[in-house]
Amino acid sequence: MTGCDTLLMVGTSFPYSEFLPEEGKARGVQIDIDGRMLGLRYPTEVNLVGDSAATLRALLPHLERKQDRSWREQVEQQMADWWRVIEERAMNEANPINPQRVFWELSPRLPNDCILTSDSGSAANWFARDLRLRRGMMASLSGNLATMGCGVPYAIAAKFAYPDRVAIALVGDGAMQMNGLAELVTVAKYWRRWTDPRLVVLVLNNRDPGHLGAAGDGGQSEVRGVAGHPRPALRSLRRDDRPEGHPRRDPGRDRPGLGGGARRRPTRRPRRRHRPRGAAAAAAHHLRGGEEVRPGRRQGRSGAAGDERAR
Ligand SMILES: Cc1ncc(C[n+]2csc(CCOP(=O)(O)OP(=O)(O)O)c2C)c(N)n1
Ligand SMILES: [Mg+2]
Repeated sequence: MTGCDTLLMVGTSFPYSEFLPEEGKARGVQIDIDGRMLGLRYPTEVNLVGDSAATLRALLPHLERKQDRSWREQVEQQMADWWRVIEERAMNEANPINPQRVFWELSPRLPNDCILTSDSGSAANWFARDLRLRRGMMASLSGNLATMGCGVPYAIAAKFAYPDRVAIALVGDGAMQMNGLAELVTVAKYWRRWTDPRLVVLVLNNRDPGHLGAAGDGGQSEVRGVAGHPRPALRSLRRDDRPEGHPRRDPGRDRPGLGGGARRRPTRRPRRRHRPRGAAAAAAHHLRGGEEVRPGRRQGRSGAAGDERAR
């Protein structure tokens, strides 16, 4: 990309502008359905607001095939070399397992129409590098490439948007701990509604909730194995890692309902409608190509939400 003469950015908010061509070295053209994204990361000359596919189709007749193919051939060669490097890295032995091998082997085994999601963390590297997406598949990585915790909610959103397709979330243990585990409650609540109930979650458990963050290099360095630093068990965290001066106390001692004190009934709260919120709702909307999707929305007694209430 650093050697291009024209940079075409399509539907992207790629945040690491240091990897884009130097300003002035390339002419920038950007397409986005949201005008606010245009020119955000690079001083683009032509800013096109619109649906990416339709806009690209409109631009196609303006392309001229270059007679000099050398730059294109050079890029093709570099890509072929890169795939060899990726395979070599995947074949490196590691204890207990080399995650790149997992992704490498997963790639050809993926169902044709599966929907993949990935989270921030090392999973994002292997997702981007080791998987070869085939036509018909869909894939989503954390918006802006930088927010943790989207992997499982995106997969849930995918199941609502396309209930007949397998969704596969590829996430780290940190992301899984952050909200993925809690989102399994959502899966347990809704999976019966999906024509094909399969939602697969692959967790890279390196016992490190901050591998990439610690490396601080955006995942550029080659990560060997998944040894990471051992994460202290939550129980020992509570016992040994208390801030100094923080008094040791029995959490249940003075809090009714946590095992200590007199039990009393929890205050009743009004029942709320259940439907995917936040990232899940936004991603379902996005996957549907902008069409309004509110899977759990009240649809009268005979609607899906009505059935859910009846259950
Ligand atoms: C809300 C939020 N907090 C922190 C970060 C910085 N961050 C990005 S990846 C990552 C580590 C993710 O850990 P894990 O899910 O276990 O993946 P690993 O890299 O260990 O495989 C952190 C802390 C972030 N991007 N977003
Ligand atoms: Mg981890």
